[in-house]
Amino acid sequence: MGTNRKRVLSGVQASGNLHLGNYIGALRQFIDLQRDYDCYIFIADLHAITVPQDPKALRKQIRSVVNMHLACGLDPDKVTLFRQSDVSAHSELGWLLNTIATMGELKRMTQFKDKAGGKAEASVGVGLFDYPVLMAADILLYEADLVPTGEDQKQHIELARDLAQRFNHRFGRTFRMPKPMIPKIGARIMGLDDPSVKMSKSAASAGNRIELIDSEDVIRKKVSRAVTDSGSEIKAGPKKPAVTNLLTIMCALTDRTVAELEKEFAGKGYKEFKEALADTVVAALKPIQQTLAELEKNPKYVDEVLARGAEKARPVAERTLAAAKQAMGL
Ligand code: ATP
Ligand code: LTN
Repeated sequence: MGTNRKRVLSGVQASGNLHLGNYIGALRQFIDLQRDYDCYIFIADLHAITVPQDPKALRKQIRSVVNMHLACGLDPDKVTLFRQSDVSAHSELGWLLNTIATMGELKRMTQFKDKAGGKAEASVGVGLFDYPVLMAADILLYEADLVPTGEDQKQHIELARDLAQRFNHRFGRTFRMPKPMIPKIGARIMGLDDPSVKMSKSAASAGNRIELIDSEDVIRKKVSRAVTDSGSEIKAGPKKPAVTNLLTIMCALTDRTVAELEKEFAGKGYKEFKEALADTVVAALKPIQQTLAELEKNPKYVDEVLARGAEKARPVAERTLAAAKQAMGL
């Protein structure tokens, strides 16, 4: 275990059941990176409460997101896996960074615009508005070199870089510059029932996403109901956003290229392609679901993983927080 390995950090919100977009855009990257990088992965529960949550449901949800990370193959002996709210330095650095962030830059964040979607400004939560500053704190606390996420988080990571630069310029070099790490394939999986919106935990329609816990029946139904485009060819392209999305999912899960799949399905119809896609998804999720069922029987083990993760994360975060306070004259 060399100490000069690059540091990777990422968070996943505990805002609902994880779906194929989360898996392809984020979790799979964590699994690939855990061998060669010093990885810090956390459950972003403080981010999840920026939209209303029922406390009981949230507590359960946090557990299930941790379980799903483990079931997907995250190894707690290799990765520091923890709960954001267990490390109070996140909230503290978030406050310090608030004092250098501007309303203008936060108003430009597209996720905020999407989530606040048309609501009158007076009724939008301050936490939702301020969320990217907390995310910058998450990243900068651990001196992360790389931040693996889906495409939707790139703008937030750029904000973290801007805040780090501003802070370092004003108060002296304190923070390391993080870089986004966005997968080449599957950085933005789109909704199955509407390829113009992303697959999301919080999309109102269940047909938008395949959840990692969906049963074989449900997966087959969702895939067979997925919208397609005009024409019957299995081909990717700007005029075929729905089929492109389905091909992307299949590529990501099989490590094959779009060209290979287009060749395989040349002359075949949507029905045949969708059946093959459903088979692929079912096969990819089966081992994950089996491990998940085992983990759910062992809540003590998961408690222990989280306690160990928080113990490892705390001193790292506290060291950076202390340096930031010192630099600001606190
Ligand atoms: P919410 O709807 O609550 O915002 P979400 O489904 O967008 O949730 P997050 O917890 O915000 O999920 O994201 C966790 C990780 O999954 C992030 O790295 C994010 O970029 C990635 N991700 C989320 N949705 C997709 C998607 N549709 N395609 C690829 N990656 C995604
Ligand atoms: N905002 C992210 C979750 C998140 C995150 C982070 C990701 C919170 N803090 C730090 C990477 C690094 C999301 O909604 N997916």
